[in-house]
Amino acid sequence: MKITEAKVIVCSPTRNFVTLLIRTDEGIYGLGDATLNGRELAVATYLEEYCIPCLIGRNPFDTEDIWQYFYIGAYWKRGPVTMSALAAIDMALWDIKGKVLNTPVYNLLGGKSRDRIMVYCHANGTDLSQTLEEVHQHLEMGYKAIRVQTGIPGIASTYGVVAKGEKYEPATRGVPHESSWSTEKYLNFIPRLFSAVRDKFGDDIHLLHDCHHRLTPIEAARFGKEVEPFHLFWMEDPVSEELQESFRIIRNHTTTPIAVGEIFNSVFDCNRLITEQLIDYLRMTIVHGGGITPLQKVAHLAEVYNVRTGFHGATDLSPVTMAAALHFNTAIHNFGIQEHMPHEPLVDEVFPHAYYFRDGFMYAGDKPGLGIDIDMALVDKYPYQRAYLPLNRREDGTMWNW
Ligand code: CS2
Ligand code: MG
Repeated sequence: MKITEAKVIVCSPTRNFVTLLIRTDEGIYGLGDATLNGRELAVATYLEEYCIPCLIGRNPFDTEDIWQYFYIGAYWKRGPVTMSALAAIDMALWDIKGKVLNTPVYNLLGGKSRDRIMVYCHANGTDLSQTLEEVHQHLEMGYKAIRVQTGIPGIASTYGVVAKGEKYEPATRGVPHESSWSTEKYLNFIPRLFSAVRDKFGDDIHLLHDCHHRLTPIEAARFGKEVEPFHLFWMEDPVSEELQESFRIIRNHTTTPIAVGEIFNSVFDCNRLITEQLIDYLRMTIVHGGGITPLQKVAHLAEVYNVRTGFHGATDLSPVTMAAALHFNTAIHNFGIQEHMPHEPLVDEVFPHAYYFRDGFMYAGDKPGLGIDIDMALVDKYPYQRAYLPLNRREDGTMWNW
């Protein structure tokens, strides 16, 4: 079997997505997600200019060698653009492999370790009462795990919070939106949020929170300590993750579990975090982590050190990544939880899929391959429009993590 064609499809049904379609000489094709929010065309160009010419003629079953060819062979290794492109190739090849063998990809990754995948949703509000109402609504939808974010008194806009009834979409068209930030106001308020949620809804629901890279290690240590009475499922991205050893400071002060990694793109971004057991959940997912092939190796390493997966699953990851993640989550032993931000109905129309949500869990479905497709008749109706992730400044104007 040989790869005969590969095509990059850039489309924007409510938001930008980059998809790689790889065709073979036996008429079977596979899909991979290459979406990197705010940098979409960089990945599209990398694939078109540097990867696709070297793919033609290869055997799509050779997933390991093809992965190494584009990883080691790139010379300029790693980075979000390179690894998102490589991930798309890898996902598409696993999709083809499953289709040819007429079996769901999870059967090629060890088979079913579980039938259903516990997911967490997002509940947020501009103030405490709206946030509590959102938590209630998501409990009614059947979720067992809820990420809770809220507006902070004295801060105009906070990460992860939108006006009532609006859908959360961080990327904005035009130039980057700038927000203002006060760690002090945030740290003084958030413990009250979780006290109120526990008072109203009790101890049984899993509560998660995303600090979104905005604290220093000692501030994160304070945060973790002060929310311990509310036993969070995790605090996410407590600090900017470049300095892995900074997590030792957080670990020394608090038992609140730590999740990190949605912006990681290789095992070398987290090898110390794993082997020193400085984290509890790894969020690096299939599209930005280089694909199924490397994520299997990272998850197996993490299993040895009691670290579980907690894949990123925001709406800026396409349904192709969600499909791949659900097959991976079905098979891997040390699965933790999967983020679930439902895509808009139009996105599901462009990317018809076998996976589904029911009563707080998701199911990969039993279609051969990844169980995902793309409606080529629709993609041309939604052309790409450049969009940027926001920027963030401290109240004194200093640039800070968004
Ligand atoms: C967030 C993401 O879902 C999350 O945990 O961190 O929504 C993140 O802000 C976006 O994926 C950035 O594109
Ligand atoms: Mg996050």
